[in-house]
Amino acid sequence: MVSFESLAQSVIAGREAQVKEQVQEMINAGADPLDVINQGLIAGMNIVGPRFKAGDMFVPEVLMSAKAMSAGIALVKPLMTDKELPSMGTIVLGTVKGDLHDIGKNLVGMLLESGGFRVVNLGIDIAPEAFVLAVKEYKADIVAMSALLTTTMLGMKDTIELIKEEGLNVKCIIGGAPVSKDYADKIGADGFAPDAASAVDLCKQLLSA
Ligand code: B1M
Repeated sequence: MVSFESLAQSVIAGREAQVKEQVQEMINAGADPLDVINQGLIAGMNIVGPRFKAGDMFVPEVLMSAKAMSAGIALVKPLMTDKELPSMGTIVLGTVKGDLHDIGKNLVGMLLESGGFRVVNLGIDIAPEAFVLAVKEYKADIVAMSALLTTTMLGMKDTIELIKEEGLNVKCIIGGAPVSKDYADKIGADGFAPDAASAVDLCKQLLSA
């Protein structure tokens, strides 16, 4: 059987077809689906995140790795019950109202998933009311908002205000090019992450606190 180390390397290299082949081979050989995920697929992405943060890998490469990992997970997921699927917590993710940028947000989503979180990606142009509905429906632990325009950043403040008004017990984090730690503090967010890998660290930190 192909080794977990070799599967992790295929994820790092973003070789989707090879990842699928290797995962299928492991399934056929009777490997535990959870080991395939944790020791192969996620182990690979755990190398990608820090490399990206350090500037040793770039956005297109990270996207290829994340896509390869997701293709592998899609093969093993049907073999597992919901209880077996690892989850560090549920995160509702979206780009705020009026904003159509989603490349960075999707990257954040992929790294969060590979970090073991269940991610509900609402998409773009998400109104505060839609975030609130999703928090209730999915019993989210964290709301993660992205904005790329100075004009739409205000949507983050509106969303946090509505969440507080509704009395929801959920952490709110923000990110995106025009957003800063100062802005996060100003609008009462629980955290700010400058990049996708930091968003994973931040979510882990918030949920372990
Ligand atoms: Co737009 N755009 N755009 N655009 N666009 C910017 C953002 C802009 C800086 C370009 C410029 O003028 N130099 C500018 C914003 C200026 C401002 O407000 N400060 C701008 C503008 C003005 C506009 C339009 C208004 C243009 C027009 O129509 N006149 C328009 C607005 C549409 C709208 O949203 N309503 C518009 C449209 C578009 C396209 C549709 C053409 C396209 C988006 C396609 C898509 O996303 N599917 C687009 C693009 C591609 C860009 C640039 C070129 C690239 C953005 C990107 O994807 N970067 C951008 C200029 C630039 O940044 N160089 C620009 C790569 C991505 C990986 O980085 O999204 O920053 P980023 O994500 C990072 C971090 O920010 C962080 O993690 C990621 C990396 O690890 N991060 C988070 C992001 N979200 C996070 C959430 C977190 C944590 C971290 O926690 C929740």
